[in-house]
Amino acid sequence: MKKSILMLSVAWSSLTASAQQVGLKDVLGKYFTVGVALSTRVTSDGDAAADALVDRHFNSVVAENCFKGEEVTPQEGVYRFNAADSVVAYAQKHHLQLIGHCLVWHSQAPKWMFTHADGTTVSRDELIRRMQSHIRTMMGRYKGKVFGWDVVNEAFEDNGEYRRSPYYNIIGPEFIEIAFRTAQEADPGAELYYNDYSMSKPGKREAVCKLIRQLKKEGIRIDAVGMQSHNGMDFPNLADYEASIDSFAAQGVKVCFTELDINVLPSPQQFSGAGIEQTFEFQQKYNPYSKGLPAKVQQQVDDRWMAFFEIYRRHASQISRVTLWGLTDKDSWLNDWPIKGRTNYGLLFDRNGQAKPVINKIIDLFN
Ligand code: 9MR
Repeated sequence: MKKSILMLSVAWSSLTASAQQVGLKDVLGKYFTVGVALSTRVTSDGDAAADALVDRHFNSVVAENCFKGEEVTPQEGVYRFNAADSVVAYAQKHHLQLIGHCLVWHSQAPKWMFTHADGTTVSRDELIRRMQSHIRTMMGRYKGKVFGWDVVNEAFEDNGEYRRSPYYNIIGPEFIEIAFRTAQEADPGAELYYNDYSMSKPGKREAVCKLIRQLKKEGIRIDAVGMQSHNGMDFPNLADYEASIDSFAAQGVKVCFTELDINVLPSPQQFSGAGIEQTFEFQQKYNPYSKGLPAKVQQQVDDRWMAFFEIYRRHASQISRVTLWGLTDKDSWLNDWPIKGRTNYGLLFDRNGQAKPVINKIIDLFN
């Protein structure tokens, strides 16, 4: 009797051990690519524990910051590619599809992009020239190595109006078309994306659908729309979120979830989205879980993860990729935004790099 109990428990522990070996990519990967955003701490400095998680769970990667204009090109004509090159090498070493983020974005644009040395604003022609040159430089260098690019990021307000960014103000709305056309020529083999947050908002959804139709009408390729998905416990509205997936897919493009995380902390009223200009002062009441998440809250967060992955399961045929915006809670940007210095729990791996139990539920959902 004792012997059979022992054998049973050995069999059980090897079963759970092998269950733990299953990675997100092994199961969800049958439906779409599973990506992660990594910082240079992992891709340049090296972190063996992080590498092991990446190897097990992901088949796509994006640099959280080091492909951005501000990071690669401090002055016109001067490029610092070290960090970005390391991401390319990392992707190759770990057999990951590489996503380029991002080419044209008002935020974190190269500092010199919109002005001359004397501080005066550049002309329309000059900004077009600079924007195109940046696109060609980045896409030319990484041709054949980057699978797809976020060509234009965050060009619309939530109500669907064009964001009054320097690109819009100086060039006009055609900057988007010009950017996509230039990207298409620079690397005809790369996928091209429009990427934005709060994509569940009906106004933004309509504007993006219109943009896709317009690009297609002009013969310009757009392969997918990126719904960033910096989600919270009470936003987005799930019905609106699903409606956006259907609407984008109906325009003949794939949908990617490009920056998925869940902000679990209480926020000042009227708060949603991911605009980094939105910040609030630290108050203890907005940082209630600095010593850990109570079980009841953890359950609510797990339910929220499941709600999103149930949507991805239902819409799997419309989706080409789901990327998490970071690996562990320790490194997540959500600890410092929209309020600095908080303890947030927005990702699928905890501060010690342990997979959260909800991962197995997500895997079961797709099994
Ligand atoms: O996570 C990124 C954070 O580390 C940077 O400080 C910030 C500014 O560059 O950008 C964050 O990533 C943003 C992404 O590039 C675009 N969508 C919103 C993301 C969160 O702000």
